[in-house]
Amino acid sequence: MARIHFLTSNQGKVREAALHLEPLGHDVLQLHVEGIVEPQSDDLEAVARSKIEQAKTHLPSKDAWILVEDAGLFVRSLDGFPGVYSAHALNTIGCAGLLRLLSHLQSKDLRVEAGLREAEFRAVACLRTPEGVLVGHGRCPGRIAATQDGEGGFGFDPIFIPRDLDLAGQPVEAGENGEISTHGRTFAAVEPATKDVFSHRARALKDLFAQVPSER
Ligand code: ITT
Repeated sequence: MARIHFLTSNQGKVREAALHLEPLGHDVLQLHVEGIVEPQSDDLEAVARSKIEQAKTHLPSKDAWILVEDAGLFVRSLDGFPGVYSAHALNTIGCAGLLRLLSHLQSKDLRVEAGLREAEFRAVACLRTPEGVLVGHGRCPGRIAATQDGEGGFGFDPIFIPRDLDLAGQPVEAGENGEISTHGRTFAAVEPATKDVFSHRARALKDLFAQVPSER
């Protein structure tokens, strides 16, 4: 259907977008542009919209489709930190540092502990076509693992366990069991196709591409 130029420095994001969009008939190519400035904002959508505006002077062709996607990990007991500062937090304290920040949150009751470690990934995907800009949102509630687990994925994947889903694909309440589950494994410990079933990125892309007129 369309060739999509994904403006990102993160190859993990490109792999996941391709896994999600190629079965829908789209080609996904990574687009590198030097000098894109990420504005200081506590709003993921504002960041994504700013990046897509900056990209418009670097289009590979005048009718190119450009995708930008901004994500963050929001930890409830840290009042949403690292949130929009996730890239900086990953590059500084990393997964180990985030686990240390939560190390005092312990309970013998697994359900209580799951609640104390609640977190969610959020993503905003923005697509610029010659007709205008479309925006999609996705979230993935879950919890921060007690220890790092798995070698796959990227970023905070080794410490994030998504909440189970019901048969309709909706997240169940924290601590509840659903029909679809990673069985307590993190995103880094499951196959990419399994992450796609749960992930904020897949959900933002689904929301976004549902708005693309089907004749395109
Ligand atoms: P671009 O802005 O160039 O696209 P980035 O890696 O900075 O790449 P984000 O700003 O969207 O991407 O992500 C903020 C941080 O959150 C970054 O450190 C990512 O590694 C991490 N992150 C985003 N999505 C993630 C995911 O699905 N799993 C694990 N970590 C993720």
